[in-house]
Amino acid sequence: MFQLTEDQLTIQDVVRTYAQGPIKALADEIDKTGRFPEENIQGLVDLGILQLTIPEEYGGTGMDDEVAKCLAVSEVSKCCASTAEILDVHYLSTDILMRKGTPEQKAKYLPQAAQGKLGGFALTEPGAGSDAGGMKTRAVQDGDDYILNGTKCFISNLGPEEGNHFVVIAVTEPGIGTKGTTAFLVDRSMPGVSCGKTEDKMGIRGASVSELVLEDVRVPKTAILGQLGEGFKIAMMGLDGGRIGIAAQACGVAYGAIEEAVKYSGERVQFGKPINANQGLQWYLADMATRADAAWLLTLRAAALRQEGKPCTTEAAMAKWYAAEAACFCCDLALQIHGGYGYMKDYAIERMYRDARILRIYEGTSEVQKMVISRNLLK
Ligand code: COS
Repeated sequence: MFQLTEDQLTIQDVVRTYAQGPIKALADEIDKTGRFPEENIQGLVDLGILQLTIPEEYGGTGMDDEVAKCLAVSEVSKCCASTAEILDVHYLSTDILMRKGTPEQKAKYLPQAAQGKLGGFALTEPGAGSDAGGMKTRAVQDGDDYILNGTKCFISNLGPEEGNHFVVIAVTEPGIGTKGTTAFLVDRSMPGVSCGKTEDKMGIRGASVSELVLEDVRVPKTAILGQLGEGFKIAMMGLDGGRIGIAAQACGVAYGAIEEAVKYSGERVQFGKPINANQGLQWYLADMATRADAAWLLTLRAAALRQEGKPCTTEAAMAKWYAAEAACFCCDLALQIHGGYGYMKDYAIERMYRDARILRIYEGTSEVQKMVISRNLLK
């Protein structure tokens, strides 16, 4: 049984109170307008949550704790999956910077990240999605610099004015596969960096995804994160953590959907009684609650392993796959419980159903997670 520490319980309580108040109140508007939820991000900074893991010497909260991150993401996600996504990607980029950044990179970017200047992660390309190793973005050495050219797509926290710095994975030595890739820390203000097309999405509409266009971007070789040739491994190591975050986000969506279903089924009267008096519906709720809890326990296990510095790739993939499927399952049944009203935009479940769908796709599809799990089993 996972016992949360005093500090973890405090984080959960603080984020829950904030999420159930201002974040929940904005969720519908954020979805309808598709705008960046600036006030939510500022609120999370004010509470010390966006900068949770950043050491105090850089202006952070100094709580480097994978479980606490999951608690924060899931509580936000119960109320607004868009805001949870922005938080999760910022955590992913910060995690890579903290693990692989040089002292100079940390001194420059961690204080900015702690103040709410968002970080992003740029791996995916139009021709390299699940096959992330097939990327084409090039980084060519020129003296003490590298020149970057290419286009990354579906990049979170980029938006017209959102992100500040990005972990970009690029090919430094073509023809040798994933070992020829390197991670760079790219500042948005660098000449040649621009935001291309911003996508019009089905769900999590407040969390934008855009093209990161790199045109002759000159970065010093001090912008390299980790070692030359280590780019793909850094991306995968980062995604181990990112996938645990998405699992937490999915658990939040699942629990949020259950809350909506419980509330509605107690209020809605048909055939002279609340619809939750019907055993068929009660079984729906039991199925939902059990899957959500199973997902949450898988998520906590993966987070605890990562916190201990133990291998967690398989466990992260299991948590991400199972939680994403559980979130979609719970949203589908919660919408069914709402009947026709659930299909209408007046009810939160309509948004949650759309928000949930991406969970089975981004940061590795459910099928990729199963690939990761089975490959490790068969090793
Ligand atoms: N941590 C550290 N290193 C890892 C790793 C991890 N979790 N996973 C793989 N690696 C290493 C491998 O050990 C291998 O190194 P060696 O050759 O030295 O052994 C190297 O990375 C290449 O790994 P692999 O051969 O498994 O790479 P593949 O090209 O077969 O790709 C998958 C593997 C499919 C798992 C990977 O491409 C993937 O995760 N795709 C989905 C990408 C994704 O999630 N995109 C979303 C981006 S964010 S929206």
